[in-house]
Amino acid sequence: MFGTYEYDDDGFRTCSVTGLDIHRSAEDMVKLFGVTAIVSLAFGGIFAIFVVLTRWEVVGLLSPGDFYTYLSMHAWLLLVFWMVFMEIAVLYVGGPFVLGRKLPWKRLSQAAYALMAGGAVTILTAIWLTEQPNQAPLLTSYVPLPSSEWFYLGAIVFLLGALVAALPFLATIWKEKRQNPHGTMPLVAFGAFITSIVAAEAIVGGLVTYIPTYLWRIGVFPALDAAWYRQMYWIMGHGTQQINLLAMITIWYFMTHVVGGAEVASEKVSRTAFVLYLFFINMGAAHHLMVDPGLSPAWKIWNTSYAAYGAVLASMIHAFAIPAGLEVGRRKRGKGGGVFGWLKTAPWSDPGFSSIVMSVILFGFLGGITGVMMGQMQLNMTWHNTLAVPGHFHATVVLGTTLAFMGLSYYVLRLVFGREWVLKPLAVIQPYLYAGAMSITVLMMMYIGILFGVPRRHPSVMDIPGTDFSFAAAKPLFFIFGIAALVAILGGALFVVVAVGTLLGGDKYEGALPVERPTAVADGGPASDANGTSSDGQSDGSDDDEEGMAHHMLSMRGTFILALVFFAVFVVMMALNWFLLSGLWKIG
Ligand code: HEM
Ligand SMILES: [Cu+2]
Repeated sequence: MFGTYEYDDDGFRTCSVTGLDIHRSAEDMVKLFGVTAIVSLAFGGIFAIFVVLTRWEVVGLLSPGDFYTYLSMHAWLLLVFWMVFMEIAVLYVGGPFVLGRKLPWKRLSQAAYALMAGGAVTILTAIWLTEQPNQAPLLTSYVPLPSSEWFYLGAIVFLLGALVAALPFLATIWKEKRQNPHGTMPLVAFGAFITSIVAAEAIVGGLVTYIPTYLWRIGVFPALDAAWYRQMYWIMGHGTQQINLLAMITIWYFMTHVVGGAEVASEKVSRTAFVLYLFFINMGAAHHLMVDPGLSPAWKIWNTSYAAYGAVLASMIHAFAIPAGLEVGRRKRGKGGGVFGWLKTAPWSDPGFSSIVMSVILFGFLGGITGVMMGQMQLNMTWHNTLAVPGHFHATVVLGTTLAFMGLSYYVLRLVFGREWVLKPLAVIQPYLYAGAMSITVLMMMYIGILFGVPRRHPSVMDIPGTDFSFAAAKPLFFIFGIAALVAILGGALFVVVAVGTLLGGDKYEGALPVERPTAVADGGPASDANGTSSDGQSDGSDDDEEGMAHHMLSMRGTFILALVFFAVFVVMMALNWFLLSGLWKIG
């Protein structure tokens, strides 16, 4: 499908850029899942236009009835189909590609794809045709709100499909381990493996939620406990966000290495961080139940303000390890120069690189910090159910995951489909346009939510019907929000245009190295990179182990400064939010 590469008799080929041995079976499925993901992104983006133009009161596009239908389509197309189809592709890259193996059970993988696609179409059709007494499900389909029975059925089929799609990946890991019991798995494969475990947990949670809900909807069960539903639902609802997070981080490691020349600063530390996720991340799900009456404050605070920090720690370790790996790797190649030379000389005009770096930074500053804050029970009271909540999660799933997936996709187009990007100048600016406009959008959503208390999921934007409440004071911010959001959608559309254009009309990719590697110095690498700023003098290419700890630390000094900036912002944001909370009620 759309590919330009040829395979040897065993179905393998060697990638000229990454050096990976790639088998056709895995490559075919990566293409299929990847293209489906991009189609979902395109449609989800179209629905974003309607959602934005309704929330922007100047336009007020949709009626309340339609708003929820469009918002549900937006949510399922993007947060579920764009993400999950891409994640299966990421598993097949992280497993068979990285380990140089065939994809076992290709037929099963195809069947899984059919289940997922069938489930997706069923879900979208059910949402689109929603009629009273059914309601558009939004992302959460909380009972006792009834949605079409086809919606729940579609969700079950989709989840089953995703579970089955992970099996060939797990079989790859199993075979690798059988053949190579004492070898260590490459970090990217290890990350993909942890991702798959978290995914399996989330999917099983989803089935435990949706099967009884379906039975309730068709009348087998007279009622479902709403509190039970919420707790069960969020095993999947939160769990899938952890899949997004883990897949994103795995891509960070993969792409900074392939495009930026990064190395893993410490394998042990990075692996430990992945394992921390495995133990602690699911407890974070409790942050969705922060105002639920049936649960004790002790339970909520234990889960969200203690246990969840085990996972926050893991994220911070990765957020340090990625730039550190980039810094160490680039300095070794003579791309250092002062404190930030390794950043200045980085390939910023390569959309595969720029989207990944912005994903790291924006996920951390905008998504991560706000997530920790709103996950605290006290601060949650100022965020809960306001527009600030979608502000936060667009910072994670859009600025973080979506940008990372876009970055990976640019290289899937080159290295898997074998095609050079069309409209290159547009491809170069696309990540900046998308990330820049989306950053403004999420900041506006957060301000509007926290400072004015404007609710989320509400088509009537300036008031709360039935009360005297007016949100008119938020109008100027809504104006900035509306413009920025439309520009962001344009940025997303550019990505789709470049991707589809490349698939249909891109030239054969000739495989120039995006960054010169020690093993590949002989054949030159791109000339523009080779005479960047001067070396900082520590880069003789020798092994770090002999150079001692102090040297190693020195080679990460730029990252260390960046980390200090991050912590400073963290502290200021925390203090600010507590200050705002203290202003809510005047005591005494
Ligand atoms: C330029 C891109 C995008 C813009 C401008 C945008 C804008 C919005 C807006 C304004 C809302 C409505 C908030 C409300 O009324 O409560 C929303 C909801 C949502 N968006 Fe996006 N969005 C974009 C991309 C994405 C992406 C890429 C994802 C997922 C990866 C996503 C996932 C969601 C979800 C899950 C909801 C909430 C649905 C619910 O409340 O059940 N969005 N978006
Ligand atoms: Cu969550």
